[in-house]
Amino acid sequence: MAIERTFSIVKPDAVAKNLIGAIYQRFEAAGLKIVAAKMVHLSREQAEGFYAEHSERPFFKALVDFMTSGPVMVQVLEGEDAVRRNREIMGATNPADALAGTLRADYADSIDENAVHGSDAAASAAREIAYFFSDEEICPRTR
Ligand code: IDP
Repeated sequence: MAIERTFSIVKPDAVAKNLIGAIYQRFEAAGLKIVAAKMVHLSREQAEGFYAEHSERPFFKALVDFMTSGPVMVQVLEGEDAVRRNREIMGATNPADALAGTLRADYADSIDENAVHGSDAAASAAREIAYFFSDEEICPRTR
């Protein structure tokens, strides 16, 4: 299995609950390496652009309100099968459906405020990484 990169967000609810370290610990314990990271308070324009595919959905305004309600951590995770494995660690979109032991089962309050984002495919991962990070900001491990 090839080494892959995926894009991840610790959303405003989880940052507000001081869960950045706990969530990063799950990534690292699963063998995913954080190769880029920063804290950002998204503008409405940034949040709308990031979630453009959902712009016609009824929850779009609430999603943008939530994603701009406080700072987020954005990160690039690297590892074997990283896209799928990160989705597994996250759990289902609705925490009520998320398997026990997943981030959303443990840390999310609702489908609206669900703690983390993770790319759903290699193509979206590449697009989402480029939305937030330049090539120079990504730091492959040298040891
Ligand atoms: P994902 O984050 O698990 O990939 P998506 O379907 O891509 O899920 O939706 C993006 C985000 O939009 C979700 O994480 C959630 O915050 C929000 N969302 C999705 N579906 C609903 C819904 O039915 N009601 C409210 N918010 C939703």
